[in-house]
Amino acid sequence: DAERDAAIERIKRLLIEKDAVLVAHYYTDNDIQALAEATGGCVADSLEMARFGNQHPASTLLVAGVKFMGETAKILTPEKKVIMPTLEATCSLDIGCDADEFSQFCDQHPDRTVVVYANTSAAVKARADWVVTSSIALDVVDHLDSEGEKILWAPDKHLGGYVAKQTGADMLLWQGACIVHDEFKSNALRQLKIEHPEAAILVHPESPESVVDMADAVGSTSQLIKASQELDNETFIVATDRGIFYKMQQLSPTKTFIEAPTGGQGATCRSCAHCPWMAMNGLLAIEEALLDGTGREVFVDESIRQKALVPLNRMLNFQV
Ligand code: CIZ
Ligand code: SF4
Repeated sequence: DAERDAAIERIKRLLIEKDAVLVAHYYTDNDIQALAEATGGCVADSLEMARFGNQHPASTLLVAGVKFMGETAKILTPEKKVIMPTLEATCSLDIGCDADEFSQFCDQHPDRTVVVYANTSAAVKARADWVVTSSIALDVVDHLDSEGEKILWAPDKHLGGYVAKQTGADMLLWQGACIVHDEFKSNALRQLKIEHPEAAILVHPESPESVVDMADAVGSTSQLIKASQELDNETFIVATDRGIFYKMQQLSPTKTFIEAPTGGQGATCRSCAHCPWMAMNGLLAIEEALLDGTGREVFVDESIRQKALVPLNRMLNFQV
């Protein structure tokens, strides 16, 4: 509509005026992803977001995603101004892994190499030996396992369990979960697969094991997008946040993408897999972030930043 188009035009001007670039996650709303693409920003998973922000010359990074993504950008590029549409957008994995409790857990297992998922606070990263995203988790853990390391993993129990199963590594798991992916249900998925026997099933490994076990491809958002292009199927059932359909449909306009079901028996929900925190990144909030100098700026305590930078750089420099 006209109001939306006017807002988009204002944001485009503001991005230039403020020397800012929009770095958006695949789970944000379609409008935001389209705007990032149209303005020379990026649409990516959290690993690629980190790499992009790190190498882009703009003096301000506008990070549309959730808090840990803004913090990661600030940790990597403290000289840049990092703003977010809202500082309230968090993540159930981050919330479920308190830094003090986590630190005690690590203290109890000093023999283990600490590997944390990117979906954690800066303070949790500061306690880690390695940070990984789901794109790189298998490769990093495989490498550590080959060196004989035992691993303490946090926070996502499903992703950790999947990585342990795939690599055979000795992994002690923190018991966190993503409120979006944890809701995918294998019974309802089996039913849906009967209705669409020709469909390939794509699953993000933050989902329960019973759902991962049914997958034709398991992987991070970028890996699932790749699978949606490369597999010959014309129909896909996708178990991850529905924000990802924007990119899948754009890359394969003739293919059909169906949301994997969430919710229990009798209450199957087929349009519910959308992160409430990602959804807070609206056009209005983006415009306000660009206008309002410091209210939505991300800061990370300098001593935490320096500690968190070490495992983050290990991830960015890791070569398979
Ligand atoms: O679930 C998330 O928040 C994901 C997939 C983040 C990421 O690594 O892109
Ligand atoms: Fe966190 Fe899940 Fe939302 Fe990703 S989708 S930000 S893991 S709550």
